[in-house]
Amino acid sequence: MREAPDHEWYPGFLHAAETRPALDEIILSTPWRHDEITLFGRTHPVPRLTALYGDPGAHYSYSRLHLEPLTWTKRLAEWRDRVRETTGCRTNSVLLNYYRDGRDSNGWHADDEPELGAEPVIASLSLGATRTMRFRRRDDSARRWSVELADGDLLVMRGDSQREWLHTVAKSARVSDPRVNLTFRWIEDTPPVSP
Ligand SMILES: O=C(O)CCC(=O)C(=O)O
Ligand SMILES: [Mn+2]
Repeated sequence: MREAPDHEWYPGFLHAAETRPALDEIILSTPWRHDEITLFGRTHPVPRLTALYGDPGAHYSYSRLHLEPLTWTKRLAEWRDRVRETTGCRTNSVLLNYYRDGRDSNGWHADDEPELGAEPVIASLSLGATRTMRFRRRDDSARRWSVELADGDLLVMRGDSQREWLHTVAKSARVSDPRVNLTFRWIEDTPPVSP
């Protein structure tokens, strides 16, 4: 077994009969954000669309963006409860990432913002096109691990997975179909940051 970040893997957590109609509905009805981030003094559009849902108080900041949670939809609250029952994760928010096709991506990063706590538990549910999630150790980038995230799969990252590893979903010329990934998280109640 290759060395891997601390994780649990629930392939086919949701079945296609549920994910297919849900994917279309989520893509159409979500008020997607298309933010810009500034890295090394240059401003770029985030290479995907995002939305944050959660309990009031679950504010999330990353890459100097401050997101206020939208109110849980019926479907997202139901999936949150099923994720909680299956994995035991506590979750008060979900960040949606919409990859319109293989040109959209998510660069190398860790989910290690202070409001996620010392050892974040992140339950990542994928809908739509299969994409590869790659990990590399922070202390030795030659030590790598990857996982194919297909429609309905659930991956839970826990323990030192954010402290010791970085992860990415790279562009893929082979992918033309959309994908939505939902990362259920626990965000400590922090005061909102004024824009
Ligand atoms: O799209 C994915 O599978 C990963 C998303 C992710 O890493 C994030 O939202 O922090
Ligand atoms: Mn992440």
